[in-house]
Amino acid sequence: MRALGSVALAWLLLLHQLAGASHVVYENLLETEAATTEAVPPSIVDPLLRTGYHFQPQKNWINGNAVNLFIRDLGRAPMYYKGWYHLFYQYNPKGAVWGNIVWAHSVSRDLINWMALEPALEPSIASDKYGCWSGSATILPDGTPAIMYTGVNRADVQYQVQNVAYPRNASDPLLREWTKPAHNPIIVPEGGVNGTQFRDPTTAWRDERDGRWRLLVGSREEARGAAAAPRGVAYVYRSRDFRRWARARRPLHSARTGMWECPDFYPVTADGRRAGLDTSVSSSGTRVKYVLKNSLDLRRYDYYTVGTYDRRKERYVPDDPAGDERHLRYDYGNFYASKTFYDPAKQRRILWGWANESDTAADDVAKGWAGIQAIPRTVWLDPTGKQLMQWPIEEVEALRGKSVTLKNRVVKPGQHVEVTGLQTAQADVEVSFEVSTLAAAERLDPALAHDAQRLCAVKGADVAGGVGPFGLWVLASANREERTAVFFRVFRPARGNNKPVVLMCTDPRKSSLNPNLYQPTFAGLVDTDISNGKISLRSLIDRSVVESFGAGGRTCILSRVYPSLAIDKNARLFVFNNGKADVKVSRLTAWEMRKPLMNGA
Ligand code: DQQ
Repeated sequence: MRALGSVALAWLLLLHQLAGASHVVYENLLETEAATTEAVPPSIVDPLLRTGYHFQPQKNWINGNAVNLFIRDLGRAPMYYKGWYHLFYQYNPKGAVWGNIVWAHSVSRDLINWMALEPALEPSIASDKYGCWSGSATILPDGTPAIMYTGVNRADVQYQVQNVAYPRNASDPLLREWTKPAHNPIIVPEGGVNGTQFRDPTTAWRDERDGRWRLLVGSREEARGAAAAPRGVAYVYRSRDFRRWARARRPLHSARTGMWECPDFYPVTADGRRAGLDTSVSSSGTRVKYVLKNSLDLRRYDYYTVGTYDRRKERYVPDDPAGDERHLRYDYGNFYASKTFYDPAKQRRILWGWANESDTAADDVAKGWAGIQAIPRTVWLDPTGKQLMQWPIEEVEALRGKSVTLKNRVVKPGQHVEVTGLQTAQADVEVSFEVSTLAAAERLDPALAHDAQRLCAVKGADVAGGVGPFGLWVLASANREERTAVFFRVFRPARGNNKPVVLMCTDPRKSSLNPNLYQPTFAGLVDTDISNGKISLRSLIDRSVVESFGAGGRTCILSRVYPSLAIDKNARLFVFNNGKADVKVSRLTAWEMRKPLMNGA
């Protein structure tokens, strides 16, 4: 069993030496050999931009497809209070860029305070010699977990196979050591499968009718016609013993989107309850819908559809026939390679995504770290069945400290109101807005009606409107030359419709005086009925991340920003209204957020 001591020491030594934030064009790094931290110069990015309560290792590169599992107190009766949450994530132990990928491992009692352990999986066998890439954990019927992961077994073409690993000692609730059986690899690309695009096995689910396990592996199939786009594919593999796996004749689903990384496939209750379902939920009983999420390698966003799983045909059918093109996203900002897991302690499904940096790769190397995890979100199906809802897990509220509340404060057109009396560089803000009238709403340009991101780029926070833009300026400097706007803008109903169109947007174009940043506007439409004038917003602000939830979690946007002035005690918070209609803040509460134990021991 490995001792925690060395990790603790390393953690203490490294704490507070780390800094900043940066934009990494991750795709461009895939071919790059990792830099090491040995040559890291003193930080050029302010250390106060390092996030306080978002998950981060002590240093180096982290990328998505975190695998989470909740282990009941192993070997005993299920006693949830003794359980641990485990997070495994893609990590470069040698530097702040992608490369040398291992499975780093952290454990937590509450998904907020984390202890770092030694990596769970490192390259050590022929079938993972060049990297332990993404995968998933499955709890087997006897309560022990199995990890399925992608191993890279050829460096030149990054050839990918699937391996399995088991805990060396299942009675250790921290699962510190993992073994790789000699029969690895257990799934290899064959029968026309593209071995260089074949990765990220899902959590397996078991069909009680035949007792067989199923899992998906993401892939890409080249198109037949020269002009056609390659297809993203989710292959189904089946097994009785978790050792011999055979591919089903047809994939679960596919679409013309390019490579599907990190597929995730899970059941949700169809009646709008927040209760989550185990991935192996039985086919009878509760009315169940399914979600298929894929991380689109070409776009670097996570897209999902809601649909039906036909167990007999082993096929998934999205409810919306155009769903694969319609592009519902978990998050309309910086959020990729996410994964969900079922938490039996609180009977909920939790979604966790990764956000990379938005400054330069040179900044990453300089500050010695890159990448964070978003705050875990409870995810459930909206009663309409059309989309998912998301909300930060309740545990994050334990970090709330000093608070300030505003009530019934009217913000006139062109005005702003500062929320004073607390520091807001690390804060949680919940606001309920009420617009006085919808009559002033602008006409929506039909050419932009289906492109929220372009709409926001054209109609940013500083473009005066009718109903909105109104919302928050967060991480703002005293006289607001730096500010990140998180806001709504309401448009008249589109032709043939009677619902006003609500745009939610994060506009970081004024977030920093630093010119070397990637500052895209991020936006999504909010499928809500605003005819009573009411809409809510929550923003989790954490030094270099702003994670926002519109209308109770209908539309979510995570954005990375790197102020040069609005740092630490100099960060301010405002409510603004740049429209023609009055906007009332019915209630706003802002809390200072404490720093949890973040990968200490
Ligand atoms: N990166 C991993 C892959 C996954 C992608 C390699 C997304 O397994 O497809 O680190 O993070």
